Amino acid sequence: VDRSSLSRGALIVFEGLDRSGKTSQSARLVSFLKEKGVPVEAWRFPDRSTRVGQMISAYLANESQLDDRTIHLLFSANRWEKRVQMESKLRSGTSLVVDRYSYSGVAFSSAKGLDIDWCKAPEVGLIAPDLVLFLDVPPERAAERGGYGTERYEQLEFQKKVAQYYSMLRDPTWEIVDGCLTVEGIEEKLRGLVSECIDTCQKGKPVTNLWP
Ligand code: FDM
Repeated sequence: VDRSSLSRGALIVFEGLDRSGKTSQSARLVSFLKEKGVPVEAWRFPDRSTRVGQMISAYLANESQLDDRTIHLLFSANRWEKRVQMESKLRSGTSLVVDRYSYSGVAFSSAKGLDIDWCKAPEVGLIAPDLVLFLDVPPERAAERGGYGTERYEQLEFQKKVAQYYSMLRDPTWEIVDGCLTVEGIEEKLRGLVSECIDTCQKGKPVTNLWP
């Protein structure tokens, strides 16, 4: 019996607009799982620690200008440079909770006017998430929450467009969670969804690639 395929970790992705609560909910989820003894790591994209990530970070801070397609491909490259490590973590039984992934990549770039299929193409072959937790908050509500920062994209009109593209990307791996519930209410729902997903992966659900 090939034990390795029997106990793989789950790839769990958080998506949603800026200020939808992804970062705090993913942190709460990871500490909950760790307390339960589940092997898990918190990841995020963009991963600003790599050289590609530093180029992305400078772009987001408006410290550098890049052509729309160029920055799109850098975001994608930033996921590709982590793919091997991602797969080995999953296969060794570690679950990954990832703050943003390919859906952010496609939604944000298409919201600028790039063709959606063109945007999806470089993501083909990355690992498909087992579960996408979409924290659903209307753009107007998100904008009211403590205000946006000064990074590129943190503007209401742009976020409205991103929301439209996100809705075109929904697939059966997505769970839409009402991001306007209380922090504890959201947390409770997420815990249930995630426990079920981790179980299915442990039982040998195969690792697949984008797009499903
Ligand atoms: N973003 C994020 C993209 O435009 N493409 C991507 O592939 C990813 C992962 O970068 F505005 C955007 C979304 C957001 C910005 O994200 C930085 P964080 O979560 O605020 O670091």
